[in-house]
Amino acid sequence: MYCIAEDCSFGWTPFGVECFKFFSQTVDWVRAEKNCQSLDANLASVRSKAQNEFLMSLVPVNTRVWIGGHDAEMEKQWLWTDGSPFDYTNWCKTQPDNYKASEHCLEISYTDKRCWNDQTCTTTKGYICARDRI
Ligand SMILES: [Ca+2]
Ligand SMILES: [Ca+2]
Repeated sequence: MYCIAEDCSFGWTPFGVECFKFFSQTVDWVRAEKNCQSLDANLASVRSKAQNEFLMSLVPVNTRVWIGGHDAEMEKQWLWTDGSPFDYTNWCKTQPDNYKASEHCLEISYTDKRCWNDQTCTTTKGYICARDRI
C-alpha cells in the first residue's frame, strides 16, 4: 500500500505504515542502527516479499546494505531492532552460514540475486532506516 508523499519527511519514501530512507554512507552495523535512532528510526525490518522488493528499489544494484536483523544475542535466533516478529526471510542459498562463527548482522542485496546474507557486524556498508509515518 503506497501513501501520499506528505506522510513522510522530505527524502523518505512511504511503504505500508512506515517511511524509509537509504543512506549511502558506509558504517558498521551498530553505528547504522544508532544513526537511525538519532532520526527517531530503526534499521529497517522486512515483513513481506513486497516490502523486500520495495527496499531493493531504494538500493543501487551491486550495493550491499545493512538492515535491522541480528542474531548476536543467541546464534540462529534472529531479531529485528524495531521489535517486530522475524517471520519473512529471503536468505541466499547456503545462508545464513555464520561464517567463522562471527556473522550476526543482516545485509541485503547480496550477490546479483539480491538475497540476504549474515555478515560480520563490524564491516561497513550503507543502510536503510525506517520510522513510523508522521
Ligand atoms: Ca550468527
Ligand atoms: Ca554469511
